[in-house]
Formats: sequence, structure tokens, C-alpha cells
Amino acid sequence: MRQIPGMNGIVGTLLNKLPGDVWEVNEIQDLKESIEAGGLELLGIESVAIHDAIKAGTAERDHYIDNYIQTIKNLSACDVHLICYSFKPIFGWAKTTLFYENEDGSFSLVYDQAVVDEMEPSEMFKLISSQSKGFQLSGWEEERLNKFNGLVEMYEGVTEEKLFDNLKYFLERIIPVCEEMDVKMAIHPDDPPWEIFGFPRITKNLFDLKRIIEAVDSPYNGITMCTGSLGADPNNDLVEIIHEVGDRINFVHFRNVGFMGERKFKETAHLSTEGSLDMYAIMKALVDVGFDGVIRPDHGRTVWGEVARPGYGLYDRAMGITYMQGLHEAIIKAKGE
Ligand SMILES: [Mn+2]
Repeated sequence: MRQIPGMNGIVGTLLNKLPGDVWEVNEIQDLKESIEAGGLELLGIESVAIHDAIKAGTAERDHYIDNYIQTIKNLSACDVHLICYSFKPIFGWAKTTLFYENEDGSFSLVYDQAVVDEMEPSEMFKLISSQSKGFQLSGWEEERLNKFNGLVEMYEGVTEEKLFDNLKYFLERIIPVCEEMDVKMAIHPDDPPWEIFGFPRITKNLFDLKRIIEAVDSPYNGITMCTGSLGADPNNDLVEIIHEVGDRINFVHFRNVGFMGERKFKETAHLSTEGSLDMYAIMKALVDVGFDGVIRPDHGRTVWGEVARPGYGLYDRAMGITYMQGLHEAIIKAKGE
């Protein structure tokens, strides 16, 4: 990664941590040192997962929020100042095909609502794991399927309003600590940005994002602008969203999607002409609102025969970051800054 031009850091995670675990200082320090040994900086964590008790608002939530607060303090002690997280019950991201072959022989992830409509939620686990090719796919682990029925029970009666209240409760407890520790939070939008299997989703659009940042009005309570997640819904105007919530964008995921039909899309190469989003307009909006935080290329295709976790190949994301930097340089120079 260090050989990609202009790369100075990465966002990382501790893969062995379960939601609710405290991240110990020595573990974070080991991660940090392994990255620094490669000539890069650890610029943030993606993600520190939220325990279901916090999302569902059960009696144990305070215990897990205490753990989360300890993790925030430990990250700060290691000079890490950005946490990406999501607040989605049961299903984080969802796709129906992990290796859709494009005309050029590359592979993309595809989401098709028509396929999901024909399935039970538990079948979704089988569909995803049957295509994982042995890679760990966060949120779709075997152990989560085993707990699936318990999770469904846990979320019974958790409406959109209730889920939002539980997020607010969590934020009200952690954000004062974030302010003190200088650790910025960045909530990731829903992927896809609409309800699936009837579970509530509260990070789908501009309305949702505004409601979240207004719930606790602090620059430490911010969002991850994931263009591919929000952009999968053609009703989401990404330029408008960036202008509306610009000062609260703490992290950016830069990627494109291509619409294939009603609630059907694929993850394409980053270039505007390869998908349905105007990546130039998105980058320009980010520059216009003065975004100066961490940005990374997100997802992409599998190309050149690479054996990679679906959506996380190195090659296409390396091309993506180079494109990103080209857009950024051109926009900055055109502004005469
Ligand atoms: Mn993303």
C-alpha cells in the first residue's frame, strides 16, 4: 500500500475483537506499530462495532457503553482520533452476488432487491457465506447466524424511533468523552440505504443524517460520507447532502455504484463514467465545504485475477485512490488555491 502514490496512512481494525470488547492499549499499540513499520500512519479505526445490547436498548447496554468509553480512552492514549461505526440491527451491509462478472472479465458485488424479497433473513447468511471464498465477511460470520434467532428476538419491538432513541442515548454518554479525548465519531450509512427484512434503518438519507448530528450537537458526533452506500438510492442527492452536513463529515468513503434497475445496483470502478454517480461533483462538493479529514477509496471490483475479500481488492482500490487524487488536484488547482 505504501507504494501507491500519495498514500500516507490507513484506517485499520482489530479483527479478533467482538462487539462489546474493550480494546486494550497494548493491542492497539501492536496494530499501530505494524502499520508504522510499513511506513504508514494509523489514521483511524474502522470499525469499533457496537454491541447489540446498545442498539436494542436492553438492560446490559450501560455495561457495554462503559466498555466502549474505555476503548475510546485507550485509542486516544495511542494517538488515534477517528472511529467509524454503524448502528444497524442484525444486517450491516448486504449484497446478493459477490462475484458478478462484468463484460471486461472483472468482478463486482451486486445487490438486487428482487432476490432479497424471495428470501428469509437466515437464507441471506447462506447466500453470502456460500460466496465468501473463505474470506471473513464482517457481519456475516457463522457465529452470527448461530445467534440469529436470539438477535431477532432481541430486536422485537425496536422500531425506527426506538432505534434512534437508543443511538441518542449512546451518543449522549460517549460524546462528552470523545470531546475530552479528542476522538471523532463517524457513523456509517446503511448499505443499501433502505429497509430490508423489516428491520429498522436510521442512516439512509439526508433527513436521517441531520437528525443524528442534531441529536448531540458536537463536531465529535459526525458521519462517514460513504458515497456508494448513500448513492445506491437515486433519491439521495450526494452533493446536496455534502453541502447540508459538510461540517460534520468526519470520514469519507469514496466509491461509485451503477444502477441496474429498480433497487438493483453494482459496485463499479471509481471513475464517473463507469457508474451512475458524478464523482467529480462529489469531490468538488467536499472541497467546497472545506473537508480536510481522512478519505479513502471504498470497495471496487476484483481485477487481474486477484484473490481478495469481495469488494476489498487492492488493485482496483489502488486505481481508485489515484483517480481520487487526480480529481482533487485538478479541483484545487482550478480554484487557484
Ligand atoms: Mn462505506
